[in-house]
Amino acid sequence: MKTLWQHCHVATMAQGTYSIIEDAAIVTSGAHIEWIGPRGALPAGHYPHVEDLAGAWVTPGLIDCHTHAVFGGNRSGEFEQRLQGVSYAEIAAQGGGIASTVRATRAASEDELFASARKRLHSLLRDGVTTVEIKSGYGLDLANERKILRVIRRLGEQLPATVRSTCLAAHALAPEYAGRADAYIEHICAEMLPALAAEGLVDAVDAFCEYLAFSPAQVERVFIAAQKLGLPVKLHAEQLSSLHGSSLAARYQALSADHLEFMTEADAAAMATSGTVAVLLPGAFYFLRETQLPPMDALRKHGVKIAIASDLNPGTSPALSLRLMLNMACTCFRMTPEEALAGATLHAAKALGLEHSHGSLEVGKVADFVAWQIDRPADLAYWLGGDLEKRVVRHGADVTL
Ligand code: DI6
Ligand code: FE
Repeated sequence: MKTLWQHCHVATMAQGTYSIIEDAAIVTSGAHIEWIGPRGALPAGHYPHVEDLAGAWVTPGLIDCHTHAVFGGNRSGEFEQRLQGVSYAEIAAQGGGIASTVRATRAASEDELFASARKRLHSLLRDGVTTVEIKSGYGLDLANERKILRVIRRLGEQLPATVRSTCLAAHALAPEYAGRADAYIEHICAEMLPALAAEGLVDAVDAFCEYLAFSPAQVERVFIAAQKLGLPVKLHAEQLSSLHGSSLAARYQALSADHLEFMTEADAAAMATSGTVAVLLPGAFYFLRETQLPPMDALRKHGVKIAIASDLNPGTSPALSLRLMLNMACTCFRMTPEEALAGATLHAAKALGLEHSHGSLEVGKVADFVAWQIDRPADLAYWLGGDLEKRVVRHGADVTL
C-alpha cells in the first residue's frame, strides 16, 4: 500500500546530522520510503491513502544497539546492598553479581524469560524504539545460551520491532569452568558458536574484554571462531580498565566496541580506520557512579561514529528508556542533542551493520519512523524519560503501542 504522510517536519538524520526538512511529506510504499522532501515538491499524482501527522516532528525510529534484555530475576537487592556500602567485589564473592543472574536465568523456562523480557521491551518500544539488539550471556552453557537466543528470536517474531541477536557466551566464566578460562573459551569456539550459528540463532558475536572477564588473547580466539562462521564481531571493551580491546576489535573489523571509558587516543584512531562504531552506555556509567569519562575529544577528532544505547541489564544498567540515555549522554558526556540522536539512529544502525537499510529517513530505506508531538528535535534529549505523545510507524504501518 502507498501512503502519503504529511503535516510534519522531519529530522532525517542523513549523514548523522538533523538534516531538517520543514513542512515535509513522506511517501511510503509497503515497508519502504519511496519519496521524502518538502511538501511543495511532492510529485503530482493520486495518493489514495493520506495520513495527517498533526504538525509532528518526525525522526527515524530509535535503535537501541546494545541490550541484555533477556534474563531471570533482578538485582535490586544488590543495589540496596551497594548503597549501604557493600562493594561490587564483595557481592560477587558472596555469589551475587553476574553469577546470581546466571543462576536465575538457568532456572527460568523459555516462556518465563520471554514474558519478562517482553515487558522490558514494551517500555523501550513505547519510547520510540523500532530496532533493538539483544545479547545472550546469562546462560554460559550451550543449552542455556540456546534458550536465551531462542527467546530473542521469538521476541523478534512477536513484537513490532526489528530484533538482532548477539551471542555473548564469553560474558563471564561459566561456573563449571572455574579456574579453566581457556577451556571455556575453547568450548565456546569449538562447540557453542558452531551449533548456535547453524541453528540460525546468531547475527553477531560479542565478548567481555576485561581483567575480571576475558583477556585480549582469549577474545581474539572468539573473534577468529566467529569470522570462520561468517559472523561479524563486537566487543565490550575498556569499561573498567585499559586492555586495548577496542584496538583488537578494530583489527577484526568489529561492528562496534562498547563502553570505552578507559580507551586511549590510539584506540580511537584504530577504530576510525576500521569504521568500528563507538557505542557509549551512559546508563552503566551513571549506575556504577563511574567518574572516568569516555575520551569524547579523541573520538570526535578521529571521526569515530558514536552510538548511544541503554545496555539494559540487571547489574549495571536497569534502563528502560533510550531517550533517558540520550539525556544522560548530553549531561554526562557533553554530547549535543543532535549527536545523541544520531547515536540512537544512524550510528546505532551502523553498530548493527544495518546502516544501508535503517537509521535515517531516505529513499529506499525502511519506513521506520516516529512522529513526536514536540517543539524541536532537541526535546528528545531534553525530557528526563516520561511518555511523550507520538505515533510510531514500522515498515510503513502504524504500530503505536
Ligand atoms: N558490562 C556490563 O556492564 C554488564 N556486562 C558487561 O559486560 C554487566 C552485567 C551484569 O552485571 O549483569
Ligand atoms: Fe553490555
